[in-house]
Amino acid sequence: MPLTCRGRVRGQEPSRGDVDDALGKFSLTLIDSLDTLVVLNKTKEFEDAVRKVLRDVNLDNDVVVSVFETNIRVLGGLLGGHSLAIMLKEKGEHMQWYNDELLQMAKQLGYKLLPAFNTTSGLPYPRINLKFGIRKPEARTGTETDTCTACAGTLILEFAALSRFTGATIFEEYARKALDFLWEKRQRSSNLVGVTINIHTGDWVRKDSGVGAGIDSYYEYLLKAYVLLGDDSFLERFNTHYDAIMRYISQPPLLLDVHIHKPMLNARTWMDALLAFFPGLQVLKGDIRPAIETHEMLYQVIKKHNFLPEAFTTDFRVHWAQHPLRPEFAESTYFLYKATGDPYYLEVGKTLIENLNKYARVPCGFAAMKDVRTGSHEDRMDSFFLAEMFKYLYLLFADKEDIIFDIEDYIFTTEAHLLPLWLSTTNQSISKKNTTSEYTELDDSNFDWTCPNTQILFPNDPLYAQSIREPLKNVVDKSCPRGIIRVEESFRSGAKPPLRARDFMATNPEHLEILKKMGVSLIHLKDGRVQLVQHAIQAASSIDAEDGLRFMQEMIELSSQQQKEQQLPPRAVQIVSHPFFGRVVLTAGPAQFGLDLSKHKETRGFVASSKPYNGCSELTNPEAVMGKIALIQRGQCMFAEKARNIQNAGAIGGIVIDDNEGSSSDTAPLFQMAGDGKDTDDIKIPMLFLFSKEGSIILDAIREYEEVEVLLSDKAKDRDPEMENEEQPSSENDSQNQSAEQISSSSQEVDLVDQESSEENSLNSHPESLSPADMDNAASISPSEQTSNPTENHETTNLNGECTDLDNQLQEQSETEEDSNPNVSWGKKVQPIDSILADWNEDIEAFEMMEKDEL
Ligand code: DMJ
Repeated sequence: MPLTCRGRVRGQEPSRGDVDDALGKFSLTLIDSLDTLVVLNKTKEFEDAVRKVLRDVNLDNDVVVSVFETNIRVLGGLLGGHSLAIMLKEKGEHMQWYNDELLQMAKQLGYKLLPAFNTTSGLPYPRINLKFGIRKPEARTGTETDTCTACAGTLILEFAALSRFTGATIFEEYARKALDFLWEKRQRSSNLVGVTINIHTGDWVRKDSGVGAGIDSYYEYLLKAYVLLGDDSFLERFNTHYDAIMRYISQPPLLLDVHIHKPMLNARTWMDALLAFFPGLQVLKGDIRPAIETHEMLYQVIKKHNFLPEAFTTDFRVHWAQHPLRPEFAESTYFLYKATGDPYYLEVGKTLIENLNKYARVPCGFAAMKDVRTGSHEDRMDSFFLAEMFKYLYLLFADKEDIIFDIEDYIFTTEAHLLPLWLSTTNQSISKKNTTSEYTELDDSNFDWTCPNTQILFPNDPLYAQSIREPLKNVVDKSCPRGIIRVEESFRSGAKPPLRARDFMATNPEHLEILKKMGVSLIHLKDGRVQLVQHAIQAASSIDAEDGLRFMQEMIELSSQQQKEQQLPPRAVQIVSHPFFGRVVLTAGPAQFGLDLSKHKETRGFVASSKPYNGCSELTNPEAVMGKIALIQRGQCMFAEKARNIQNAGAIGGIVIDDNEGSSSDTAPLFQMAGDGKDTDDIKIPMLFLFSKEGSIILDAIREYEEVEVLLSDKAKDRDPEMENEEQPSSENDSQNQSAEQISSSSQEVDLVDQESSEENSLNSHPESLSPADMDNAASISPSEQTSNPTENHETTNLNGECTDLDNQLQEQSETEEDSNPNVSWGKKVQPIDSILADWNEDIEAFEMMEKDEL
């Protein structure tokens, strides 16, 4: 937990749901990063870490964990550690005391996972209790019926390595059996697999198919199992699936999910971040061209948002805004550099590292992005960050002599753990299933570009990779060629679409025909709602495409009007004083009154607690809050009343901190502070809300550093690394002067947006002073509770229009604005507000989709 600087212990923090299934009180990060230490030539630290694991780690905890995560992170981590421990021991300098202890631990863990395979199909249960196994009452697991394909199909490398290292064949046998079953169950005409499968019947539960979440590493393990175990049947299966993927899912540069039974039908209009591993796998297969194309497309998305959002639409807009520092793109960058030797990929790696240092680095590590658009952080640094991201980025830049062993002698597991290739010839007693009879010979196209190497493929054309990338350079910008200006112009000209949004009915076949002509497609969501997406390119003519755009614009406006109250996007509180220097960014709820931070410059000032702390009466310490940002506790009176009291005392802004102890934006939905039902125009200062956990980060900082300065804004501002180097807290005098300046600068209007467009947002609103129980009710107005009549369908409307001409103009305009702060050269990049609002509109959809828990 890099913001609060402590480890995340299962049960001691509010549950995050399935994400926590990776945590088994077994020192996950320590184990997952063992072999990274050796790659980074930290042999002394590796030796210490191994001793700590052997001394402290207990695998016998009464915790229900994910079989998949425990396998790839913990079993893989122990085996990777063992592989490099014996390598070091053999070299004769380090680890001389080592006597296969990590391997013994791995074996113990392997036996703990085996009860999960006690199904007739041989597919493992998704979860197991480390102490009690499965199905016993005390195990609290074993009633599940479904698992994901990747969960059941990503075991063979670790299990086979365990068998071959120890001679206990049972592990490899179980993993092979699960893979055999999945292969049997592939959809026979498309040769694709679905996302989830019933572990008892083998029926596909989710019949959509892609290369990202839920399936990804199943394909990876088929190819790598062939590499590690030398078993042709794995290659044959991989090639059969690969042929299907390239036939149906690959639409270069995109990779789009389809239905296994109707593979010509797209299952969704967005892609998830996990598929970023696929170009790396294509390199391993030797299919370089599509790998370069998809990688370049992903890079364009990253350049737009600094990180790859968890999901993004086919027109490259944010679909799910989080980014938990996933390593897949770095992994593919490494493999593409290995294959092409093109220095372009070093530049890509440099950008990744710069962005990590600039936006994710916090005092105790690297914090995940809660939202790539605001730059706000989450108190989370998953173990794969050290296991994979560090390793791949280091390896990308490392020369052969920087690594103390030959990395080519190892294969990377999906968690980037290293397993030695010599295992292929060790303890091969497992009977191999002969699948050749089931294998349909593929035509030669499947083997185009197979086994690439820079000597054979690129000797005469060093610009080969560049020539493939070039047409994709502007793919993200080009995807939205029509600007809002054009739409507005056409509205002004009075042109109307042939079908008015208010008349549209999803059940009317004539309407559907008109939509199709306009390039608008209709996606039926499982919960009964429909989603509209326009691709101008699919329209019958350019005039139809324009009509389609007008129709979509009408839909969005209609949807906005239907929102009963104005909805605002989240805001950011950024701690800018020593030693944070802008590195900690907290997600904050907005207020429906006071200064609107999306229309005005950010407000910056030192914080001071108000007295009384609840801010419900005239402040008794006006001198302390004068010119500062007042901290007030939630509760006992209306938010607006608190705002008036601190404003009267001279505060330049206010942060309301939740009184509900332990609450956090990690686990509770953010809301906006509503007014008091009266006119709130008299409130001029900005007000933001922090849950208790985020608020306590500021309160702790005050306790430690006394002077704490924050920035209230709609999006975190770039920090200036030079200021950090000075390592000096801003002087109090500076802050006082500054505060006075801020009062005037904070009200300076940038005026980037009109009133109407600011309504296209999400979030629920809270009145104030609800009891925790009331609060829960108010916060649980989830999108799923909205009825799905044709008009409400509009809320899921997508519109191509994020990167518009207008946006560009606004961007230029805002870039000429002078930064008002004399001390810090905060980034002058101001994201056009229309684009932010369009993003938030996407967030509504994302939120709705998240209920399906698809990642
Ligand atoms: C890693 O734990 C593994 O790579 C897994 O296969 C899927 N992705 C996560 C990190 O994003």
